[in-house]
Amino acid sequence: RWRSAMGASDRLTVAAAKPRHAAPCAATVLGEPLPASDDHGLVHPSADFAAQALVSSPQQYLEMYQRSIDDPAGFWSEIAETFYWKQKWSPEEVCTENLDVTKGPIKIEWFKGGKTNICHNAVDRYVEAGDGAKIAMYWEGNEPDQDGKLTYSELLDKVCQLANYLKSVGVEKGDAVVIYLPMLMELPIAMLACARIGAVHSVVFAGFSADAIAQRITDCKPKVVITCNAVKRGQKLIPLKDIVDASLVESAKNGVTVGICLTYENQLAMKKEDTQWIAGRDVWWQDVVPNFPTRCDVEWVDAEDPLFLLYTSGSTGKPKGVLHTTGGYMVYAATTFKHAFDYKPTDIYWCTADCGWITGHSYVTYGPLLNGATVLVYEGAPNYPDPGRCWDIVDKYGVTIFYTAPTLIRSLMRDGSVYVDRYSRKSLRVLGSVGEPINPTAWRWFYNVVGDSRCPISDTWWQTETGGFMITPLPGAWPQKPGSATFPFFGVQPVIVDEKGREMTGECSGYLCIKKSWPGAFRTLYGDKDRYETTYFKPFSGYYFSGDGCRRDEDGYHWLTGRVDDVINASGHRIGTAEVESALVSHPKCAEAAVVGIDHEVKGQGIYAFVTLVDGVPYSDDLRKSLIMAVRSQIGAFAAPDKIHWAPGLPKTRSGKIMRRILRKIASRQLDELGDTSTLADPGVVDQLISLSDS
Ligand code: 6R9
Repeated sequence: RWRSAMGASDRLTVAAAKPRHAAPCAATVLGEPLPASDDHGLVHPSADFAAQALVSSPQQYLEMYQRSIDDPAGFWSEIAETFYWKQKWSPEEVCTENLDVTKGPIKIEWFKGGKTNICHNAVDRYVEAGDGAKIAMYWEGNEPDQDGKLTYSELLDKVCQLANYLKSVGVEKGDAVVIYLPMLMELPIAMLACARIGAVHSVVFAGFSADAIAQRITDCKPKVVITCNAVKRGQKLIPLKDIVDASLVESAKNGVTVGICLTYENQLAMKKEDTQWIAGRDVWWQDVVPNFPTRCDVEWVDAEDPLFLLYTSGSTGKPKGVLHTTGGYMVYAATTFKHAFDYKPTDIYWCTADCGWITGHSYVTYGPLLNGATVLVYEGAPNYPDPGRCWDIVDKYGVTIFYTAPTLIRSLMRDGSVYVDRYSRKSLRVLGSVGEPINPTAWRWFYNVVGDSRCPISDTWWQTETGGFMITPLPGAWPQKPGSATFPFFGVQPVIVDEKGREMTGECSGYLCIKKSWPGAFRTLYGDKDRYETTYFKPFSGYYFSGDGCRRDEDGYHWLTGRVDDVINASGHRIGTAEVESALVSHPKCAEAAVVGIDHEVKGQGIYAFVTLVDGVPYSDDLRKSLIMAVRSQIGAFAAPDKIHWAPGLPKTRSGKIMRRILRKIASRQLDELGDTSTLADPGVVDQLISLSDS
């Protein structure tokens, strides 16, 4: 039955039934790069690794997976019971769902009626159990000699003080708080403090511009914004507080005034005296927070009360406020962390993601702390002062689980193995990858060079919307195929559908959807239920549509093929083409813009913009720079186009729709694959564009 649940073919049984502790099969060349043509070669976890793993064989996985599909309520309730609940959920309401728009409004609820608090479960629970002296967080600063640490008890004290401060200024359950902080320990502390009092945090990645913050503030109307005066990333000083100041001016114009800007003095980057200050609104964290008591009662919230809002890009210009609630997210983030990384209490865990993205929410802050883990928080850039910094940090702290993104792996790979070989890395035992498909070459380099052919790689496919891992190896369970995210996590039913929404089985390729809800699923788009239903549930009735393409091979392994919508994934950052276009068009000299993604050696995808100028404006390098500046200032530097291609006109259908398919081919110089251009309103624009390709 498990096979039909996953739509896998018979061959999986064969792979699954292979004796696991026998010598690796011929296709497995541990320690040696596999031949480039053999992307399907299996890489088995070592016998030692499997012997100690939480899930140590395909059979064990399959049994657990089957149970999670046959009896989701029982499966997840048993896990949920290992958390602290002030009040149990009603047993008949473990999960209520409707994923079919034709049958009524979309609804997903887990553990409704249960009362809990995620901060209590992530912090207090361990202090109360006598683990207060365990290190909860190590912190490594931008410079190699800057570091810090907090035990679980110290973390609790700090969270309580901030929670008490927030309460003292009137933040109540359900109020939004915007957090714009770099990777200081104060960032997870701020998230936990909000969760403790039932406030809804909305972390904005500290690379977003003032306009982007203002847009988010205008949407969620926070009572308080938490930031710090500045941060150093590599050798660059970024004045975060100035950026927030500008955003607050902007949001006030939209009618949203924020009363308090709580500012942490990051002395390593900037002194108090050098910080711009607005008396009455701005408050120094260090002046107020330490004066509050280190005890603060938690607010018991319903499992379905909101925990956080996180804005992400979609296929229209306006970012979407993805809303996660408390109970299901808590259970899911914790369980996925535990199994996908084969977590043990002795692990030292490092995820290089920033808390400004979902990965930092679920797998820097909540997932690890809910497991009582020791987490490393790194403030700086991964290649500063040189490309060996990550491995220096791994050795310094004895990191055992290292979780990062393909873009970083590719960039370090380009710098050469010499930086890796300088360090021992012998503490490492599990590696992880997230954010975009990992190409087999990068996978092998990560596996062979970084992990010394010893550490399984968990290539975790998931999304802001899913809250936690959806398709991922369990490192002790499956032989791996470099570049495949392998199999679904417990309770997840991935289906691959064709363009008509018909479910395909066996070996197939199409649109990746999910059948049935899982506890970590987002519950809505903040303030826009219509967009929630239209974007995710209307494209293929009865399913959650991920926006990704996926191939399932003859052994049932899943291979993610990238976004199929107008979203670009550059360096693992989700960027809506419409957002970049609207930033470009806001430039007074830009008449029209169309943005597409192109293959990029390091970033995965690069951002390629076709720009039509206002009549009579000449092309120039200065104008190109100022167009790029427009994107930097409206979104952030990470969304800056890699290329501006002057376009006297854009290829459009007679009804005025831009044909991006053609633009993608021109951008990637696949000029012999332009396809049918006869339906264009003016087929001549294609030749014009090609002739301007190298300008
Ligand atoms: C967690 C995160 C989600 C999009 C997703 C997909 C891509 C993420 C991936 C992956 C292939 C993986 N993606 N992990 N593609 N393999 N292991 O990145 O969330 O920022 O919302 O991006 O990222 O395209 O749809 P988010």
